[in-house]
Amino acid sequence: MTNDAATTSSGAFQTTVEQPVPPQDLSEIVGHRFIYTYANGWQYEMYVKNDHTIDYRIHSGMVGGRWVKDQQVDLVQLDDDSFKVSWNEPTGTSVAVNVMPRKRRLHGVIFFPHWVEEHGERTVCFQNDHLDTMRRYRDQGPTYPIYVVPEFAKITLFEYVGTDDDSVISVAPDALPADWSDRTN
Ligand code: FER
Repeated sequence: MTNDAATTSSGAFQTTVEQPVPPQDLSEIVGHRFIYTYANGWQYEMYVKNDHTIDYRIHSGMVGGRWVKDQQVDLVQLDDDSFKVSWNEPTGTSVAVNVMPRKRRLHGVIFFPHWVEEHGERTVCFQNDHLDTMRRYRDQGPTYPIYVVPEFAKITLFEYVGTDDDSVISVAPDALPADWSDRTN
């Protein structure tokens, strides 16, 4: 049997200099909502609205209460059951999240500018209503030293809710019933 140039004899994708990009099937993450709790106790909810957009809510932690719609992201598949979502916020915060849905495992690295570490409360809002203010704070700084938060998380809920649905994340975290984010599957 002959092998396609991009596959090994077992059929797996072969990484080469000419073709370092593995096959991209985003169907196991796009259109899904997931709730996860980091090892430091911070609880987040992400909705992958489409292949370049997320909505999210922060249920608890340093900036609990913050929520955001239509954040533009880079989304890629790294491997079977392995995705990476990365982006930069209007606040200057950068985030890279690896998601393994079937394993219910996630790893996030958050890179907070120094002003957010000092004044996280300034970012606790529905960010879409305050985009210019967030960019002003970002540009005012101080940016450095960056506060890097690398943490694993357990995905406690993972469900398909469909793409481009603005009703999935449409109210503040504190407007939900107290036990809302406790639902597991
Ligand atoms: C996440 C970690 C951090 C996440 C969002 C952030 C939606 C955003 C942080 C911030 O801007 O304060 O897993 O998922």
